[in-house]
Amino acid sequence: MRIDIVTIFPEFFGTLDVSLLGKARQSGLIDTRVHDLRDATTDKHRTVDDTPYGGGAGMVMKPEPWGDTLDAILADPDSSKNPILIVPSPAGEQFTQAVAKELAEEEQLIFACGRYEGIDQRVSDHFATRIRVRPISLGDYVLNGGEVASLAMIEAVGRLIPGMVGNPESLVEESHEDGLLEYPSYTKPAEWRGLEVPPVLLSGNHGAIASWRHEQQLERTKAVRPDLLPE
Ligand code: 6GU
Repeated sequence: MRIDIVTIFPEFFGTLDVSLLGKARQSGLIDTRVHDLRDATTDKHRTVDDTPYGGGAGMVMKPEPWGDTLDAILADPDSSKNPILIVPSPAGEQFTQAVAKELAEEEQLIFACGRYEGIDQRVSDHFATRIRVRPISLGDYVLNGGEVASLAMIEAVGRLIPGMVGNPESLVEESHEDGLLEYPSYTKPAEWRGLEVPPVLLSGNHGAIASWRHEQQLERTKAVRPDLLPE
């Protein structure tokens, strides 16, 4: 999968070299390219923002550097025929495991990391006439920009790409894969600071263990995320 990231803070993406994603990049499974939006500016101050038409607080990102940077990415002969432009924004659709799975099927993702009060709307409107554009939000809170949100999405998507995770079973038995929260996990020692591992897990009875784990999932979900439970 090819991943392009457009940002005024390329340093945020140094962490892509670390951990599982870093390995995926080294092995060629993921090809990430970070583009500094300011490289497409022409003035001395490398200006990327301006005051909003209609007034109001904050600054809006100017369309021209976005247009030129995204044009160049689309014109790159190594780009795919059918990339998708992801615009991280608190005004987007909610990012979920289901969205992550959809994106893991894509050949190329382009992340447009806005700062300030967002990017001039015409950037999305223009590129929507050429490629798929998808504004996506991590959740109902506000970040200063799309960089951290993009990193979260790249990690969630990256680990779903075939060949990424050592043990594919660990992908199925985790929170949200079956619509429930994950069951609690334990390892050795069997007793620690007076706390014992639930005896069923030491019983060797796989049926009993599976039912206990499912019960735990239901209990946890009911306590913490009742919105996830069906009626
Ligand atoms: Cl994707 N972007 C920003 N700036 N804030 C957010 C978000 C995204 N998701 C939740 N808050």
